[in-house]
Amino acid sequence: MHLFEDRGFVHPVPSEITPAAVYASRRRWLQRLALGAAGASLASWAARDARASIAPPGRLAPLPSVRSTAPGAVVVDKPTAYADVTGYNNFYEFGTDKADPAARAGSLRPRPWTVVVDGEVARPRRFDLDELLRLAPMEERIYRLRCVEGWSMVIPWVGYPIAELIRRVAPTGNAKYVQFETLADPAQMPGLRSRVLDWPYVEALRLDEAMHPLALLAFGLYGEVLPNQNGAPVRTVVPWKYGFKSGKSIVRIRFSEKQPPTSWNLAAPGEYGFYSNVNPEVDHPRWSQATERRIGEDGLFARKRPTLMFNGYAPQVASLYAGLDLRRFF
Ligand SMILES: Nc1nc2c(c(=O)[nH]1)N[C@H]1C(S)=C(S)[C@@H](COP(=O)(O)O)O[C@H]1N2
Ligand SMILES: [Mo]
Repeated sequence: MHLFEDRGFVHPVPSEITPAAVYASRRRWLQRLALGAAGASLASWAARDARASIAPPGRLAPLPSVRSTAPGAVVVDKPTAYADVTGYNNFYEFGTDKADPAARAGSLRPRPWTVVVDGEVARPRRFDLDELLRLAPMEERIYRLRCVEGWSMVIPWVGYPIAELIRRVAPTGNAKYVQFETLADPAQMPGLRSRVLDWPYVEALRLDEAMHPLALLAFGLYGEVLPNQNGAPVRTVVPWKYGFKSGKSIVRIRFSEKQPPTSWNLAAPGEYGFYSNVNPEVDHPRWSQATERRIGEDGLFARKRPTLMFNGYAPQVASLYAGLDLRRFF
């Protein structure tokens, strides 16, 4: 037992998993594996990808997509059960308990929805949700999500690279950063009454990070539109960073020359840096980041998994940080 591993960190108790949901998800996964193996030699890329896509659970509107072929876009890990992906969430606008978002996000109205894009861009504009949905082809991407708290999931997202949107608004030569501002409407979000964070929740990336092909603008998961608790109707997913860098329910995207403020960094600058790249060698001041618990695998005998550098996406993203001191710029 390494004292170092667990100093003071009490990991959250995962929500209950229904045996039926676990069974259904396991069956879907086995079917996918079988189809993938058989299809590899038989069908074209497109046909194989379409057939291997994750079956929708039938709870929300379907959001059709094609399996992404971008390097790193589909991890081999088994996806986390739908019940956990949608039942164990951080979305403080609906409360700080992991079960709060699923229980309380029914008050969020994801339509009509607009996203304002402004700041250092040649073509600032306001996008209606339907315009965003049509902007680029929807892809299915199966990413690891590593929360800074020490747990992780594997989630089949539906969306397209943020770069698709960025190209269309033409950032000026001054644009060095992109800030994502999320909804803060007390009428829809009971958690705003609490002062845990300064609302609205804001996050930001360097422009080159946001342009990386793995940085996703997500509209769905498990083949359907996003459940409210996962950030409907549109959120970012930046898989090599801790989960909090991916803002949910985005209403504004602002380009700037100076590094913009970000919510968790404002709340606790010594604990949450601007970069927040997943890094097993840089501990949180109050706990180790060397290992993680995969949600759904935390039975009595399940062991913690080692956390991977850049959450396993080092081959794709390490070059973004060449020459950067990752301890100083944590
Ligand atoms: N607006 C907003 N976005 C947010 C959060 C939040 O509290 N508010 N929590 C973040 C954190 S800490 C994590 S781990 C992920 C969780 O995403 P998921 O619930 O879809 O898995 O959302 C991130 N985005
Ligand atoms: Mo998180």
